[in-house]
Amino acid sequence: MVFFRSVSALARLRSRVGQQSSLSNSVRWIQMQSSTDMDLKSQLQELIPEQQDRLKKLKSEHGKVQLGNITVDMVIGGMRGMTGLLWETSLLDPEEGIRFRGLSIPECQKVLPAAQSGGEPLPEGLLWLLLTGKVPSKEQVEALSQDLANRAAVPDYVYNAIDALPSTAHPMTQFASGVMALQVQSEFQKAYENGIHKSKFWEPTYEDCLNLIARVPVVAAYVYRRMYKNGDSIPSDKSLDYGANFSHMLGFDDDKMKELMRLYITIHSDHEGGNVSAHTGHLVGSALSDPYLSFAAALNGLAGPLHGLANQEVLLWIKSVVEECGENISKDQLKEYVWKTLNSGKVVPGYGHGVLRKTDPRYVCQREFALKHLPDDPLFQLVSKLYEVVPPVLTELGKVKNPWPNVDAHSGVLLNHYGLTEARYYTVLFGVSRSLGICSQLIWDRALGLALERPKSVTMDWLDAFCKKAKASSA
Ligand code: NMX
Ligand code: MLT
Repeated sequence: MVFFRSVSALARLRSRVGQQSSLSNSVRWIQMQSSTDMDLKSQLQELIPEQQDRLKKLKSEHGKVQLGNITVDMVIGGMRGMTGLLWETSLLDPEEGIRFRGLSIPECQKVLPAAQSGGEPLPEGLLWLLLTGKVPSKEQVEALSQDLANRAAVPDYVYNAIDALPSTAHPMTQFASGVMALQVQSEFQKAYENGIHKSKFWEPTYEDCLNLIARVPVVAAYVYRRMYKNGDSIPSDKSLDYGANFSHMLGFDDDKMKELMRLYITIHSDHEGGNVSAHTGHLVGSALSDPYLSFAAALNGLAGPLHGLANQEVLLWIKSVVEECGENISKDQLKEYVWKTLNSGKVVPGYGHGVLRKTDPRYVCQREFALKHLPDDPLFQLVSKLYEVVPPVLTELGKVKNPWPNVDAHSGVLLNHYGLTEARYYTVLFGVSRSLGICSQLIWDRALGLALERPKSVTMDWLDAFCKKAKASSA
């Protein structure tokens, strides 16, 4: 049974995939569903033993193969370029950007089921893909959508925990507090206390993860309405898909905003394992902390300005440009403003990346959305101008490894266009999206029995002594 949206989409995908031999390993995952089973959990039940065997074999046959050398630069430079994590759901190529289970963003846009013909992918479909490595049918996505809707009830004490904070507290503080309060209902914690066998860890983890993914939009929308709409909450609408319902609960019922939300959640969901939020979630989970504890920790990493908070910083920075120079700022004025930012010891938010070395494809697809739906928006035009001005300036600075824009350079102006103007809230949207990737991997972490994460650290004295010894022995 063919589950791709059309035979021609599948043919196009196959021909593209055929041109990229480096993808051959991940492509083994891109397969048509062999089962019509609507239940995601039973699909996982089938896949897990196969992947456990695969990992066992990798370990026994290739366990001692070296993946690279660790240098002093890597140890003091944030482990950049050091391969040290297993992360199944996505892989980042510095030139090409992210692939979810082997599929690029344009490929996901072609083959994942959409709410409307030719529209943006439904995030539930992406979740299915992340978890199983298979492109789901529309029916499977609808079943998952219903499952999530049925899991979305949030207990009152979660709202009370948020209400205990001043309404001026940063939205990420309120959101992470809400996620911590959701932890009270952890199935994993209960099962562990009851002595569950480790071969079954993935099952309560699955329940927690699906519950968490279902509930975070409700909590996030509550924070938004509390902060910006006098606490006037909007109940969830079970007839809507995940992205559309989130938009609805926030108070945005425009169809285009719902499409934007579907795209937004899909592209922000996962970015391999080394980014601060994903790595934190994985690290905390490796201690067998349950998914709520792990994801709340991840959110606290996402809330940093060099990571997820950059989306807030970008819109505030763009608005400061407009305030100082007006919307019709010339490229020369803009260049001057960028230098002013750099000379005051700040970063240009939305530009640069720890791994990417080209324009982020998540930026590109948001730009395409803007060109299609809001080409005349003045802030979009300013973002386009920045794309011409910022990279040469950062290159001239001489130390920036990637002068190109990342995902955060574009998201704010799209949200702003549809009326979600409160920049301080933007990282919460990133957080809701990231629950899909981090939770999918957490299920596989427990299914594969991945180890407690505990790398070795050293002191400067240790490094000095080691390097001196190495120099002497090579002389
Ligand atoms: N503006 C100014 N300076 C920059 C920028 C930038 N956009 N990007 C990198 N640099 C500087 C960086 O601060 C470092 O300076 P120093 O040696 O004085 O400490 C130098 O260039 C080398 O850094 P890189 O190796 O190019 O970048 P690194 O991997 O260390 O950091 C980021 C990556 C993303 C933290 C960095 O590019 C940055 O601060 N960008 C702006 C913030 C941002 O957009 N973050 C969002 C990332 C995506 N996300 O959502 O998480
Ligand atoms: C992300 O989406 O997590 C960011 O692009 C940061 C990263 O990948 O390091």
